[in-house]
Amino acid sequence: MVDLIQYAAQVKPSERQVAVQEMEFYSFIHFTINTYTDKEWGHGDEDPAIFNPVEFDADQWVDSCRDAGMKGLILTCKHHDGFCLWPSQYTEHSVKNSPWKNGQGDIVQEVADACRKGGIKFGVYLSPWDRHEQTYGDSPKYNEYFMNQLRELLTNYGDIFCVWFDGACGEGPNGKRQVYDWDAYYSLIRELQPNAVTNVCGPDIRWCGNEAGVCRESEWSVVPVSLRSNESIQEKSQQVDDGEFAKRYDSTDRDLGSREIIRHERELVWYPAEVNTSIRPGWFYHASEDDKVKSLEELLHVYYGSVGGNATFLLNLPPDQRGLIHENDRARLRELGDYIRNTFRTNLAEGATAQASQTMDGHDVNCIFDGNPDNYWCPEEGTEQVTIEVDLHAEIEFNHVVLQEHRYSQRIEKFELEYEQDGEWKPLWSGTVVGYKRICRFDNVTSRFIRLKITESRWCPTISAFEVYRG
Ligand code: FUL
Repeated sequence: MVDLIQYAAQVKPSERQVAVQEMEFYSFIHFTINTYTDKEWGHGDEDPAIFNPVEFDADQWVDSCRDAGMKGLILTCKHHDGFCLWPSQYTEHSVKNSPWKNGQGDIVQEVADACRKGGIKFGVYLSPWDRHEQTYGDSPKYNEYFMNQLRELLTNYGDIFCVWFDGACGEGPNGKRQVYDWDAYYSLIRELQPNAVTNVCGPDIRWCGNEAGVCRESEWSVVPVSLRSNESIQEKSQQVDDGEFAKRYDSTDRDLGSREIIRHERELVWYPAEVNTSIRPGWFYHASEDDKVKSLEELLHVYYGSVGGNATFLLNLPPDQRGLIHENDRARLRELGDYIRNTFRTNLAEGATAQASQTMDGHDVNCIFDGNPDNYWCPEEGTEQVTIEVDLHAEIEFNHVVLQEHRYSQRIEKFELEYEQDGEWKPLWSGTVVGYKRICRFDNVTSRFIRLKITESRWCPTISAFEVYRG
């Protein structure tokens, strides 16, 4: 067990995974022919003539994302119906046969350019399932078609931060089932966009397991390797050679990385969660949902659970038939962004000092206040329980504490926060995983001293940031 825990403590993220975790919050844009048919899943036989977003304005999409504090945008370049938002040379089923800009337009290009201009990153969603393409189900032929489209998207539109592969899959028109050549897709992505992560049906970022924005209390970064297998959904368990039972996990399992889970495993991987949900009930725009935009409270609940719970937040925005983000969604995004900006504007722990029950040489505990993610405190190796006492140097009223582990490992399993009042320590918050970021939100308290007790951790915990806010 000790060896296993040391091993788990040393599993590290790739730079591309770290980069996405640091983005924290980004948007999904579901926009295609479905926007004009009022459907969620198109059949693939829709006429491109109905696609005509006369007021399309990519800058308005990007501004809406920026208002909310998002750092990137992932566009459905092709959804399950097969209609391409760029003039792919491999199909006629695209914007080039639509009336929009007389068939001369390219939505992907305009959105990629707007992202670059607006200083946010651009990512692509390309549905492997394609209900239009005739070769679908004839596996080698369709794989070639899909690779060609992927190549177009990854070469013609500048830097791509993410390729999002959906798990949804259906039968081909000929009744055959398509066998996707995932490895070939992944190699192509690594070759053409080495900094891009591949999400969901991909090795870098895992699906949180639901589309409702429900977040786990413990979102582990280090999980069993079987979670990265695209077959894991079909086949949940298997016998391994020596007869020992190794469970195969999928993204919907409740516990994906506690000691209880990993102790049966031989191979662990860094595979952090992304929480994807839509600002409205549907992924695509439906006028009937104009009054069903999620409330500020609902969105904040998902934000605290995901960004504040060691996951990223992918919030879907569905542009309408004009090609604009609807006024109601825009207003909510601005409200959300204002709330987040106001809450986290002033770190009340700047200038605080701390004492730790133990410190490894070279990792002075006061670096947790210096705002530098490369500096971190940790105790001697093998010390799994440790306490840090923070002195704010004045009685301060606050209602948030933000903790971060050093971004290259995930070790904390259980912790408690306490504050001092009239010479006594009182409970403030208790939690499990910290990881990239844990935001602890509670009712206002006034105190000068806060104590962090790490009661369970893997080999030796690290803390790189300790921040205090009053929202
Ligand atoms: C699902 C799809 O079937 C939905 O249409 C949507 O794109 C969602 C993000 O993923 O699997």
